[in-house]
Order: sequence, then C-alpha cells, then structure tokens
Amino acid sequence: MAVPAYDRNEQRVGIVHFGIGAFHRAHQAWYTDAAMNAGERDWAILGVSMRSPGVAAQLNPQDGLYTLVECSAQGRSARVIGSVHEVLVAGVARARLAMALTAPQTRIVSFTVTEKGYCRKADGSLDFDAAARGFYPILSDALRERQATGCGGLTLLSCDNLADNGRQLARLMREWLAREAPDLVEWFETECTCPSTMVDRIVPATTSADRAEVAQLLGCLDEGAVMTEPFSQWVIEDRFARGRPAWEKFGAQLVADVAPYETAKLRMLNGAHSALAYLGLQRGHTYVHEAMGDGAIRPLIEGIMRDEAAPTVAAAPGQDLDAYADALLARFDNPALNHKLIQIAMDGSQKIPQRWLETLEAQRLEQRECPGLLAAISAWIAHLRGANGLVDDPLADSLCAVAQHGSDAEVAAKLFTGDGLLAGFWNPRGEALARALAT
Ligand code: CS2
Repeated sequence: MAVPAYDRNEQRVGIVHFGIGAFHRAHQAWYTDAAMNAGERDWAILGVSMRSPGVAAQLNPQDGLYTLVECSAQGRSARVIGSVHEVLVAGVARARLAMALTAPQTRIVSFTVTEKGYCRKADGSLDFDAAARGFYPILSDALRERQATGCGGLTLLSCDNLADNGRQLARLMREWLAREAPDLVEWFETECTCPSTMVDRIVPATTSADRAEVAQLLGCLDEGAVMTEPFSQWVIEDRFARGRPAWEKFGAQLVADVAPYETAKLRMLNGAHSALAYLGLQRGHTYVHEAMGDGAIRPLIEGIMRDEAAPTVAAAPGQDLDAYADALLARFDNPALNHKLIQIAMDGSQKIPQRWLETLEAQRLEQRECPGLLAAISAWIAHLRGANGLVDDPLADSLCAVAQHGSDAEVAAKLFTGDGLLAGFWNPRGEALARALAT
C-alpha cells in the first residue's frame, strides 16, 4: 500500500478547506498529497465541517490519514493520503478556526460546500439569513483580521459544480461585505482572488461494506476511507493571490479560461447524471451503472450528452466533445463503483438550473427539441410527487406542494414562470419549457 513519502510533521497548514466530505478527500486533497510526495512544503490542509461532527470524528483519531481506493472493472488500487492534518467543526471550534484563517502561512481557502452552501436566492443574490449560518461571517471576520495585521489576502477557491464558480463566490462575498463590513470591500477586491475551477471525480458516499473491504486491504479499520473512480480532472483558472502548490505537475490543468470545460462538464456530465438519477429511480434502479444498462434510459442519456448539451458548448481549442461523451458513458458504466442514484437526486432545485435549463434555453433559441431533458424534467416532477420516497432538497416542502396538483406542464409552469420557486433564475425560459412539456 502506498503511504505518504513525506514527514507530515514538517508540513504547516497552507490551505483551509470548507466542506471536507468524501469528494474533497478524493480530489483536491489527493492532488495536494501528490505534490507533497514530490517535495512541496507547507500546503497541508485543515478541513472544516460547518456543523456535522461526522468527518472530524472519523479523521481526527487517525491523525487525518485515510485510504483512497480507486475502483474499476480491472480491480482496486489503494493509497493512504496524508495531506489533511485535522478537521475542525466550525460550530464548536470557532476560535481555532479563526486562528488558522488568520495565520500568515494560510494562503488558500477552498470550498466544496455543495450548491446550496453558497446561500443563493432564486434570483442569484445572497440569502443573508442563510449566509449568516454559513461560511460568510467566519470568512469576513478573518479578512478583517488579516487586513489589520497586514498578513495579506487569500485565494478563495470554489470547487463546487456551479457555473462560473469563482466569479459567483466573489460576487456573493462582495454582497456580504457590502452590507456587513463595507470598509473591507476594497481590500477584498485588491488583496483576494477567486479563481474559477472545474472539478471532476465521481465519489459515491462510503458504505459500511466499503469500510469492511478497506479493512481487509489495510489490516485495520479506516473510518475515513473514500472510494472513487480512476479518472480525475481539475481545471483551474491560474489567478492565485499568494501562491499555490504545483498541482499541474500531478494532472491539474492551469488555464486562463475555465468556462468551456466547466460548461461541458455541468451540461454533459452533471446534466446526464441528474437525468439518470430521476429516470433511473423511476424505473426501479439503485445504481448509476444499472440505470445505464437499461435500454429505455441509455439512449436518452446519450442523446442528452451528444445532441442536446454538446451543441450548446463553445469548445476550447483541442477539446473534443464527442470523445468526452464517449469517456463519460464509459465512466457511468463502471460496474465497480456502486454510485447511488438517490445521492445524485438530492438537491435538484440547486442543480437543475445549471445542468438542464441552460441547455434547454440555448436549444430553444435554435428551435431545437430536447426530448431527453424533457423526459428528465417529468421524472424529476414524479420524484417531487413522492415516487421515490422523501425528497432531500432545501426547497423540498414548497417544491413538493407545487408538484402535487396538475399535469407536468402545469407544474413546470408554476415552478419556472411568473413568481414560481425557480423562476428567478430562469425567466423567460420557463414559459418555453412549460410549452414544450405540454406538447
Ligand atoms: C453528481 C456529482 O451528485 C451529483 O450531483 O452529479 O457529484 C458528480 O458525481 C461529480 O460532479 C463528478 O465530478
């Protein structure tokens, strides 16, 4: 088993990461571990969970170490990752977190807080009530302290599946500061940067069966083990306030413009993923690879990727969207991953806009149909009607109430038009969507 080749005690924390779930551990922490193995110093990660004590309870007793297992039809390969030093729960360790955020050697604060963690209202503006319980006040206090002590700005690195994630984070942070700490706005804009990133690695939630399997490999129990696929991609806009690890030596792509990669990923991978989730659950499947094997679903998924989403993406030079679709289908077919559809079905209201509606709108302007996405929207509405059990979504109560009455077209009209729950982002697209569903 490969283990860290560096002295972990010699590494100081350089990155504070909000949202230390399985995805971060299989992705950014893995790239950072590779950089440390090659001799980089002082980019160790301090992980933060906002409230849930789960990951801290798993990782802290094992000094932050955990096993990363890559699973494919060819077998499994495992390594121990050493880049995470400790996990703090923000709700109970506020003072220690503040110390880490204001330490001069902390230069990057990164985020995988999921779409809802950014606390956006339907019109995209900041929901101040939700934001007050999130990372915004913690960060703004830290920025004030850093300004006062002159220890420099930070790179705020969003690694979530939002379109233009860096720019969105910058805009939302600015909104918070403008109301709560207006004297910091200018300093934030000159001293801090928010690069956009595209992150990609499929990471199912770890199960107890996975932990039992890792125990066999490792010879001891690893509460923090993470299972993932061999594939990984990270495209990063190279705009860092105070340096970064040389992640590009370990597979990351540092580019001037992330947008073509991010748009292709959100619309082709995530768009097809969400469609698979609702269509697959509707037909009684549990896992992604099972739904992919269903002859009634696979052509719709392939159509979403190749005919509906890909034509709306302005590819970067050298970016081959057809080959990208081939690779995505093969990844979704991975029989060793056991990626649960219900995990992807979560938080539809936060995901669907950038995954489906952007494609639908671009295709509407070209007067082209999107049969796959329309089928997916109907399956989502069935999901909201309770077809697959309880709905896990921050807007669940209101969404489910709206979905109870009327045809799919009527429900879509209520959700996406006028003052509908998801209309803010999407007017006037909702009108066309409802019309398309009605025919
Ligand atoms: C998935 C993503 O759960 C979901 O919504 O679509 O987490 C997906 O697995 C990752 O974005 C892959 O990089």
